Amino acid sequence: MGFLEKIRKGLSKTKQAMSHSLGGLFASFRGVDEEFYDELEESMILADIGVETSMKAVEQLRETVKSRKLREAEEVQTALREILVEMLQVGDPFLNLDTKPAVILVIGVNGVGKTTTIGKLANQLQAEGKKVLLCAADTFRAAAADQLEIWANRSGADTVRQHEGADPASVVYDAIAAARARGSDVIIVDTAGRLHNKANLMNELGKIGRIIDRELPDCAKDVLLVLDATTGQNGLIQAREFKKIAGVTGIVLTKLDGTAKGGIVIAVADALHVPVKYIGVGEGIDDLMPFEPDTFVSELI
Ligand SMILES: Nc1nc2c(ncn2[C@@H]2O[C@H](COP(=O)(O)OP(=O)(O)O)[C@@H](O)[C@H]2O)c(=O)[nH]1
Ligand SMILES: [Mg+2]
Repeated sequence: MGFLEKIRKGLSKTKQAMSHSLGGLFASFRGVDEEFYDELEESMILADIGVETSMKAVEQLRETVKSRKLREAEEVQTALREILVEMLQVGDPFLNLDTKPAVILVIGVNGVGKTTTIGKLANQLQAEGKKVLLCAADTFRAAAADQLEIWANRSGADTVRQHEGADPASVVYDAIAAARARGSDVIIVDTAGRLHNKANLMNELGKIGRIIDRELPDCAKDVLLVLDATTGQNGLIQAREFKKIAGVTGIVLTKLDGTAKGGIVIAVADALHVPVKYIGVGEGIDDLMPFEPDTFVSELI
């Protein structure tokens, strides 16, 4: 399946929902009046773009329509697309892999899709010829490391693990040593996301961060926050908490295939000012796509 087809399939539920509202809005377009703006705002909120972001986008659209003297449905639609794309362009969309090894720390609450995303990402990087090492720093359950190993086997990546309950930072320490010995290009660190125990989580992530800074002082580093798109605005609340705890450099939004509320992508980028770097559109190994604001918005509207 091609890139566009995959995005289409992943966004089909969102598209269906939005074409009812937004598509209908532009199809029955009778000019830009108050009713139009109200209905537009309403359908954006329904798609989980979020109240604040929807209001902001509609406000910007009003200004654009006025200053450019737009009248036709198509012109207004294009202007709306431009506004949403701009909201999504909030930083570097690519991973920073400039050093050998580079480190990608993957964080987020339980069940959002961290381990699955790591498996998919490892597969992509391995296919690009990079040597990937997966670090099982979610030591909370033994099954977590088993799951990571299964994914590693699928793509030919290496894994480093310890026993259940081990200190996550010490697994990271081992992984860095192994990466040096084996000449790995990228270390991807899986973590346990126990947000309900915030002090503990802060401690854990802080300690991991210090080990990385000490052992690999100038390494290229990404902190990817994984969010489940089906949790909607709740995900946004989690994201704010994690942003406070860790220096998040990118968002991965998973399970877009399972929701009609894909607009959450826009809400997250706009509210956090952190770029969405990848989207998950299924459970398979190929179901992770680099995020492209243009393609996403054109598919949505
Ligand atoms: N439909 C769908 N399911 C996903 C996606 N990403 C992860 N999952 C599923 O979400 C569940 C939890 O994933 P897991 O990686 O174990 O989450 P973790 O606890 O954050 O490590 C699993 O059943 C995955 O198959 C996605 O993009 N789409
Ligand atoms: Mg996991």
